[in-house]
Amino acid sequence: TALKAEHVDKEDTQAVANSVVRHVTTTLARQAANLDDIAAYQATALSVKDQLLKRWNETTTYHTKHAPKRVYYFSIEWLMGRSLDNAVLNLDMRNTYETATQKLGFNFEDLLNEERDAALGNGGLGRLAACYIDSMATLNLPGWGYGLRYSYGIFKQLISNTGEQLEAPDPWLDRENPWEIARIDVSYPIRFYGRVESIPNTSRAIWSGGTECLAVAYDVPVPGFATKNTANLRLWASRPIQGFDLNSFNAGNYEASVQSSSDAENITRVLYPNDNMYAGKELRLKQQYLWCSASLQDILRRYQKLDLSWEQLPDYVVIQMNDTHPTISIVELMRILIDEEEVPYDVAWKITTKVFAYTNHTVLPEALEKWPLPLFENLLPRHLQLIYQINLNFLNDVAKRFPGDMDRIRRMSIIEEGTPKFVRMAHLAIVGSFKVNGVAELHSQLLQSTIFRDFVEFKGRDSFTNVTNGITPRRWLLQCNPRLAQLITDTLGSEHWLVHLKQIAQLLPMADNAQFRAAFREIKNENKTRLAEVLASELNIQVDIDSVFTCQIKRLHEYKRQTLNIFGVILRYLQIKKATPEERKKFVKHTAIFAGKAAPGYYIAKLVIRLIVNVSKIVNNDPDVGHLLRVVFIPDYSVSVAEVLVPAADVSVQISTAGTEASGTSNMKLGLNGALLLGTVDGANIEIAEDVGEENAFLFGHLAADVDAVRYANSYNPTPLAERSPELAEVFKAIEANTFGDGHIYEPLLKPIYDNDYYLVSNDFGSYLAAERLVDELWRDQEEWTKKSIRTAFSMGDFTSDRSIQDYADSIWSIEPDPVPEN
Ligand code: 26W
Repeated sequence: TALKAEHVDKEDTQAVANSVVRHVTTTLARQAANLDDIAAYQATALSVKDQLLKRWNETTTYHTKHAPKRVYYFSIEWLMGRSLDNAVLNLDMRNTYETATQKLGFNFEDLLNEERDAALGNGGLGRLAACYIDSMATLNLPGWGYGLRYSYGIFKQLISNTGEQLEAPDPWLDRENPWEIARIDVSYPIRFYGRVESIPNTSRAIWSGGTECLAVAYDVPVPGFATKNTANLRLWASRPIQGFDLNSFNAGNYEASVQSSSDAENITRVLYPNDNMYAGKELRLKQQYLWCSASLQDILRRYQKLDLSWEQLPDYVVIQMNDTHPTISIVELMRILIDEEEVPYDVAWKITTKVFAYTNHTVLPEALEKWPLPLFENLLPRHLQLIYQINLNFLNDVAKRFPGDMDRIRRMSIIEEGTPKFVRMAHLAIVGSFKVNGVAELHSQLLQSTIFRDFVEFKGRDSFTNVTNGITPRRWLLQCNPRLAQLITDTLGSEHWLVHLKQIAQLLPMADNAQFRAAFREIKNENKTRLAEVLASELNIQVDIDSVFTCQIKRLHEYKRQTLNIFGVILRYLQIKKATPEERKKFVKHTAIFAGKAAPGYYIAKLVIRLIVNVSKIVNNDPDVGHLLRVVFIPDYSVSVAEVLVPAADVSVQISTAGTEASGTSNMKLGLNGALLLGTVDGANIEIAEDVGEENAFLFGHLAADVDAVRYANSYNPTPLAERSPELAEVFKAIEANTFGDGHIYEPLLKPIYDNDYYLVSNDFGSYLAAERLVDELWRDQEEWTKKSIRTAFSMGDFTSDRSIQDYADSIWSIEPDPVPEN
């Protein structure tokens, strides 16, 4: 479809204003006069939803009739953020809505800010799913997302007076959610526990008893950009099955029956707040099974309307598993085919292994899911039987290929031996999938050479591939940085770059155009000013927009090394303190910005937050420092907070220990908005640096290939910290001397770095400081800085989620665009 700049029509504006007013008086039952911003937002959102539903219906009707092969993206997290601004932009109706709401006496920006984030995710994995469904819709690919409708999203992060993270619930549905449609008629029964009876002389079994609940569908329409196609995100909520099972009511069991109904509602009550840390909680496995079983029942019901044989299922259905969280769906499909549809075991397995593909997002051992076998067997007894059968056949095949290699069989087994035994979900995911992919080149290489090596040798290289992550340029440029988007559109003379991001490379020569540089810098400064105003009003911190804004915005984790960053800040502070007034004039002004949540049970990550906050209190109030240094920890990081930070950043801080960050995606968001990369040779940083040119980035630190040797030396042959890094030793001394409050508090954070430094903080500190010096040097030359910033932004064309999704469609899903015909 041709893109055209939105034409704001008087009649359209009136029609939109009328529809908003109609929702005020009817849906909301309020008076149009005397309306507050909340109600005005809700009415506006409902009016936009009407538009979305029209397109959603057209898409669904068309696809139902046309029956293309579809992709189903299974993700336990969907970090969608706000919808209103994104929806009106994608519908090409932003100006119309802005004008219409203005006519009704409202400021559109204020209405946008009334919306609560849909925060059904922790970090990278959940936001990736959100970017991917945006691209699936935009590319006209027939695809749906499936997930869970948690009553409580990721917790709200509060920071106490002592700098500690406190967690409060996020009751995001309290004000009603205008973006969803409850489909009370679309619901499926889900069983837990119970017993299994095998049917003699068949592979079949009857699973009965235990408890049952319902999964009820809630649909969230997701509009594509500049297309009618609208994808569907179907989220499941658990509900009790009531009124049918008279047995539970007839024995004076009233209280117990009500109790079990609240158990059912508990299943989808809350998102687990762990990121990259497996916890092994039964309720989490219940969530996974409810989601997977309901989604499969839904997909198969749709397929059965086509009246085809089960063997043809893989020609119509492909399921992409976002990490191992949905792996139980492999077994659930087997169970449904074998036990309910009476498909022979071998046929069922052939079908199943053509339907699933698996994306891995981490090599960290503590993040790999493995369920204690007794827990698993109790909750899903029939599934465990099927897993035993799958494993037996699989290990037989391995034994045939590698006769006598018992160690290999032990390593590859889906069941880990021990007391207790465990079910290894990644192994099951690989065995049940036709393709496995990592999320950046280095990560995919590491998967194949380390944790999945045996599987590459067994299944062959072709079963493994890479699809580098991407981000949607609609939300992460057009929406969050409208002035830069406008500059790009004006200079290119069209909006096509928004769906063909590669085209922004045509603007690379503008780096050498002084006038363009001035315009580009002016936009960055305006974005910095906007952030500075928020920091002043919300946190009472004054920042200097002429300082370099460094941004590290991501979950708190030892491997991400917010430590390196804050230790570097402390060293800078000590240097400023030591300097004479004359020397102080030579410092480059810095504003170090941090944001991110720590898992509630992750003690060390929380301690890092505490250190950052307490350093900020001392530094920001020290008259010796003046404007030279500010430290900011922004509480309650979210998608909508990111939309303010990303366009204002000068430096993108991406400093994970090499080999630990699978990809990273904030590196892409920040780069696309012109922040220079200060990063390790890790994840997608490598591909970004390659594309922007290493001369435009600041890379440092040990390489992935060397990390093991350094780790080994750190723990078996430790040298004193002062030898590994005299600067870091100085920083630790200052912390221990109570410079930032009681130094003892931080002992659990510092001690592991003294002792064995698993994440190489001390080993990389020196080269980190050297990279920072280069940052400072470049900052002194604003023209050169802006050149590199422009080159960075306009070299990011490959990191759009449109490219990622096209890669998936071509190399894994084998699906084609299927645009809804015009009228
Ligand atoms: C079972 C506990 C658990 C929960 C979440 C384990 C692992 C996860 C996620 C897979 C962690 C995650 O979000 N990983 C991130 O995925 C992003 C999208 O691919 C990558 O950009 C990040 O590098 C990776 O850390």
